[in-house]
Amino acid sequence: MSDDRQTVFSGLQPTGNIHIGNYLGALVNWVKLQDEYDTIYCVVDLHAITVGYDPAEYQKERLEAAKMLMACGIDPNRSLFYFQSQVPQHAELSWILGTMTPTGVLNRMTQYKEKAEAAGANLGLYSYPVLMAADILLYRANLVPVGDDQRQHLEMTRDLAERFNNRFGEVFPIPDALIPEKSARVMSLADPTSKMSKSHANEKSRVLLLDSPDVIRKKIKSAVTDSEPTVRYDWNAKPGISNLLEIMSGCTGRSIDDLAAEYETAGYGAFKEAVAESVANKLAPVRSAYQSLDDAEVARLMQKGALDARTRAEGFQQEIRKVTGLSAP
Ligand code: ATP
Ligand code: LTN
Repeated sequence: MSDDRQTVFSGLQPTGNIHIGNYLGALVNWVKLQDEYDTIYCVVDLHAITVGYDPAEYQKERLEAAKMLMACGIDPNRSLFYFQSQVPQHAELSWILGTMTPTGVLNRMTQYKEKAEAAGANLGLYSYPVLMAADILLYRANLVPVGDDQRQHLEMTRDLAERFNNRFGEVFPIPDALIPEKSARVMSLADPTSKMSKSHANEKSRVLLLDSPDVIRKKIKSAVTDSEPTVRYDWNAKPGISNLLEIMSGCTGRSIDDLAAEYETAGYGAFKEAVAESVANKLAPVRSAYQSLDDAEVARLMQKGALDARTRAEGFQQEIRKVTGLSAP
């Protein structure tokens, strides 16, 4: 499947609750890029076990995540799409890259610091960004569509690629992050100063891709805002309203200035109604696509994806083993 197009790689953790932040920050781009690039998308199930989980539940959640991504428009006929754990080359490259990663760099990773505080530290959580670098570099990816929160991990990936190339020769292209101009960091509806997150306990803090229009309306209506009733884009003074403007802009394609001008004096109630409607409209096709997908077919497609990905990864693995002195004797 390798050809002269540039390669795109990205991953999503199968931790349930895929939300409008994941969608606008990353998945919309994943889908678009399929038209022009050699696209590889991965449900990163090894990454997600760095926090506690139940194996039987997890088996279901992984399939659910794959199904949601297909409903969003990831097309296994156009993208290589599979579960990370089914392609062991990710883990081997992660080990090799780990030997070149200064612990000082890992100590500075903000996601690690946050998650270690919340879930307890472990070695997997600590080396999480090294496995992410391996995911990307394994396929010589050029472009990585992600939300703003992954900026630091991408910088580390670029540094590791350079470090590897300096030591072993020009093996890896230096990958670029593709971060959308707007909605790259959708904030929590319950606390607009922190990122909308899958794992937050408050379910009202996020809109899920399968939420009904009614649930969407309720969640947006209860979104935390402020007491000055003007709709204006100002992250310092009005983070809640600015977040809703970003979400609406992401869902409608209209500019934030345009929306702020239209709703400036409409009142928060009417503005929130309009935001909710734009979100419900944007997600309607995802909901209906999801309903028409069959679990057994999704599982079959993921098996096939893993086979194809393994074939491709094996070729790259041989090259990496060769330059690092690890080929078969
Ligand atoms: P958690 O929310 O529990 O921290 P996560 O959603 O960040 O997990 P992933 O599911 O792997 O973890 O993220 C998938 C993609 O969604 C990534 O590219 C990430 O940058 C993006 N993303 C996650 N949260 C947001 C957000 N609030 N706004 C924009 N993009 C986001
Ligand atoms: N760390 C990412 C998920 C992820 C990823 C990747 C993204 C794992 N491997 C490779 C892009 C490329 C996250 O937490 N959102």
